[in-house]
Amino acid sequence: MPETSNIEIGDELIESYDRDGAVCLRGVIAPHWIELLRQGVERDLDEPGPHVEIYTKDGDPGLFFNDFHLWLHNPEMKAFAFEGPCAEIAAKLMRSKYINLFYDQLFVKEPGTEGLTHWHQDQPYTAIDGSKLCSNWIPLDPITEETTVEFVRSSHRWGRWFAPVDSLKNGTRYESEAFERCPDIERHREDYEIVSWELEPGDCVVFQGLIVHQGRNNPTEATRRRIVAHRWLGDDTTYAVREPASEFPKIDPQMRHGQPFKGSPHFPLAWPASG
Ligand SMILES: O=C(O)CCC(=O)C(=O)O
Repeated sequence: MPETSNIEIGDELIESYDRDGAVCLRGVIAPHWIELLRQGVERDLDEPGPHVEIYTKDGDPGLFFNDFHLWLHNPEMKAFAFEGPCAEIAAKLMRSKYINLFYDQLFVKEPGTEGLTHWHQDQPYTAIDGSKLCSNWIPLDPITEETTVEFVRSSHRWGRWFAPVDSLKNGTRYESEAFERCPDIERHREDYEIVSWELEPGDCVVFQGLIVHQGRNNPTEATRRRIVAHRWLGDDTTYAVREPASEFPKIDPQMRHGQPFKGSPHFPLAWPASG
C-alpha cells in the first residue's frame, strides 16, 4: 500500500504546475525512501536490467549510466514506485482520478561526466497521447546550478511537438510529419525563460510531458549525481501507435492505438492503491 504522503498539494501549486509545466516540492521524499533508493541504485549498477544504456565512451571521464523499467527487476525501486508518495503527488498535481506507472528510470552521472541530455520534450519519445503525463525527478545527491535539470517555463503550452533526437547514442533524429525540429535553445538562452532549482535529497521536481528541458553534466570532482525518475500516466492518456515507432515503452505492451493504459499489466495502477 502506498503510504499516505501527508503532502499538501494546494491549489496554488496545481496552478503553477498547469501554468509553468514544472514545480519543485521541497522535502517530500522521506529519508528512509532516499536510503532505500540509494540501495536500489547500487543494486542496479551491479545488476542492471535488460534495457540499460551506458553513454560514456572508452577514455571519457566519469560514467553516464541510464536504466529503464527498473521496477521489473529491482525490489527497492518497485517498493518505492508503488508504495512511495510520488503517484499520489502526480494524481493531485494532474487532477487525475488514477495513476498508472509508465516506467521508472535511473540516471547516474558520476563526478566528471559529460553527458548533457540536450533540450527535448519527453512525450514525443513515448507511445502516449493525452495531457496527463508527468515525470518526477528525484535527486539522491545535492544538486547545484551546474548539475540540475532546466526547463523552458510554460513551453508545454506551445502546442508544438519536437522530433526526438538520440543525441547520447548516435544522433539519430526521428523525423515524422507530426514533429518539428527543436529550436537551438542553448545558443539563444537569453530568448527563453529558463527555470531550474538547486536541490537536496528529499526534494522532488515534477514536470509535464511536453515541457522542454535539459539535464546538465556532472562537472564536480566528488559529488555523484544519482537521479530516479518516474513517468506517470493520468486518466486521459491512451496508447499511441506512432511512425516511426516510439522509443518508450521499451517493452511491447501489445496494445492498440487509442487504448487506455488502465488495466494493462505492463503499466500497473499506482494510485489509488485499492484500484
Ligand atoms: O537528468 C538528466 O540528465 C535528464 C533528465 C530528463 O531529461 C528526464 O528525466 O526527462
